Amino acid sequence: MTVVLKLGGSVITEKGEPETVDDDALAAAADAVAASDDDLVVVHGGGSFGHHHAAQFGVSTTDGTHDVAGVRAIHGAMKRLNGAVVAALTDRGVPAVPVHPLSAASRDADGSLDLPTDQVRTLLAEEFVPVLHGDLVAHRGEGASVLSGDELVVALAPAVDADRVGVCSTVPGVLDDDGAVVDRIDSFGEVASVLGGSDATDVSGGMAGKIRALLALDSPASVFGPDALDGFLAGATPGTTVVGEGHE
Ligand code: IP8
Repeated sequence: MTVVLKLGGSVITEKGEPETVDDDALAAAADAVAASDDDLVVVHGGGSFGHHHAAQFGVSTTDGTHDVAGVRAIHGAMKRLNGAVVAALTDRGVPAVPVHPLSAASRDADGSLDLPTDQVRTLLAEEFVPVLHGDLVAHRGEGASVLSGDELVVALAPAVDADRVGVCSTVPGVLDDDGAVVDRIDSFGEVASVLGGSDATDVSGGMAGKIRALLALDSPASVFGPDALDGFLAGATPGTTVVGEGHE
């Protein structure tokens, strides 16, 4: 079974404190990953590493920068967080290998992403666990813009022929107006009113951006909270299941 798992940046970092890992949360997530028998590709978001610097330099997935200091600050912060994630996994015997998207990916002027994935497929086939992260990406006409972990999930899942996709967020799923978890989402229109906008320090579009991205997937995706990570990796479908158009 091949699984693409995204660990939200807000899950593994203290989102209000610049460049601060939430050690307990990262340890719990790494324990869950270490207990899995699946072929895993791990993607993590930016949390207080990427988003803090991206907001400072005015960079989002659509608005880039030519400021090389900004590029180095944002990418450098994401590499530090990636190092912490890889170290936590390594400590638990997971054969984790860092993969930095800025070194390989690019965006066209229309925003479309070109993400080479042969290296990820080969790492998986060789029984490594590739660990990618939200990053910056070279963006024609914009300099460098943010590449969100959700975009990586959407690009990677078909490339590795994922059987399951999981997005571990700080909330237990998409919540309706009464605070209850929505079981299943088939189209953005169904949930647009409850998703609202993104939060101020999330330059990738928050939950709304996440759901839009997951609806584009061929395979169903689960959005769930940290408490459900063990269950998801054991085969359950906790939280909200996002099923793109054309799927039952
Ligand atoms: O947290 C964003 O990744 P995300 C990465 O998955 C940066 O949206 C550089 C802000």
